[in-house]
Amino acid sequence: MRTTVGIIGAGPAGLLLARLLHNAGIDSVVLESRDRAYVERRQRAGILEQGTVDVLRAAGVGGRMDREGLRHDGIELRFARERHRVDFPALTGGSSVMVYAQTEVCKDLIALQIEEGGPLLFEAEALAVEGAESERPRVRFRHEGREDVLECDYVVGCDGFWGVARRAIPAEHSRVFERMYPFSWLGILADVPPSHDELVYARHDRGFALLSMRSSAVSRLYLQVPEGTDAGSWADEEIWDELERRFETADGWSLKRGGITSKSVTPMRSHVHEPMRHGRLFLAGDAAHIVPPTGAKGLNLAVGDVVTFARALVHLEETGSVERLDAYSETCLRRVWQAERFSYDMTTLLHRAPDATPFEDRVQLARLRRIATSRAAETDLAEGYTGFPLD
Ligand code: FAS
Ligand code: PHB
Repeated sequence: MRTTVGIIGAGPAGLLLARLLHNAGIDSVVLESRDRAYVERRQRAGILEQGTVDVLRAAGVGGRMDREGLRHDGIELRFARERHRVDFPALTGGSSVMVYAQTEVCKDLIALQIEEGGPLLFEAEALAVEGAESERPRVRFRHEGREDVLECDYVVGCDGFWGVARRAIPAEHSRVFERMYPFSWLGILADVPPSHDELVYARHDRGFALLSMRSSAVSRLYLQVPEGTDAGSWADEEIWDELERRFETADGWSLKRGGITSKSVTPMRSHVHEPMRHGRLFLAGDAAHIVPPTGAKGLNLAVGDVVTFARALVHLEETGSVERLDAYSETCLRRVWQAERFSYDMTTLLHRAPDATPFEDRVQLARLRRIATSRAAETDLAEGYTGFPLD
């Protein structure tokens, strides 16, 4: 097989890249190791930044998002039984976010790709990237029991944290920056209308809690739990009891309970691989960087990377200049490190480390009170949350 851009992985990064290249008249082939059903139901992110919303609309895949997505103009911070709302448009000059799940973004992109895009091969596992330093990089892959080779001008690794692409960058050219957090998230989906009309981020002495949603009928909630927790070890009522404790307020707010339809535990890590390019191999999304989900940045960063790559390739096609492709890693890393910083700040602000001291507890509360009383501190959070501009 032969194409211009070989894309490994049909998560949001790979699927959106194929769409952006299709719109620019550039050929690509997407290789995805799992089947379509798995990719479309894999519960992950739920928040789209303003910039991501704009990109999806411009790419012609915003219709269902605009019909079914929930535009949110703020979040609530909760601590010491106090409540503080952060008003995004007022603090950022008009930006807001959209609650529209990653599963739905992927479904919309897959449907469009199959209807009018290039080849999207499911159950096609990339085994290795070869010749990244040559003019003709190749992806060796297995599909329908046979090994095959995809010859490309460029390979973009959108294969997530456990993918093969990053491994094709020799260790002597790689630098890894990592932070593992001593806690995880227990996430549930529940068939109950959300108990609040915006997301609630709660800092509590018993640990963090997050109230999010998937629709006006389905809630998505998270609890900070010790790392290594087995989701099955928490009974449903225990989860609701603990959520109720952590969301407690002085004004008698109450949490609605309902049937839990899924439970999963997500480890928390910050991870960045530099550089994000090696020869004609480019990394995008979780293949290059991981953020803890507290800042709702994962999916949005992946979108930023593939927009940068697509624009750089179009620039080459239009001008013959590789300058933007050569600046790909540096351009993305500038945005990635701001998102890593924001996600780290949100995580250390709202989670209680197992070895936290009373002094650290007080500092966390002081940081939260600073955000609740200082427009400058509140604006910094609102700008971080709604997203950094896609340069
Ligand atoms: P993805 O991991 O989504 O996609 C990579 C794709 O590559 C997958 O489909 C995989 O099957 C495929 N692949 C891997 N190896 C391959 C190979 N060898 N050959 C072919 N295909 C291969 N973010 C939030 O903002 N909020 C959340 O609540 C949240 N929850 C998360 C929970 C989990 C468990 C994880 C892992 C991430 C979560 N994230 C969350 C972050 C998430 O949204 C990611 O940032 C986002 O999925 C990144 O998208 P991609 O880079 O496309 O990677
Ligand atoms: C989600 O809806 O899954 C979600 C929302 C905000 C976060 C993390 C996850 O910070």
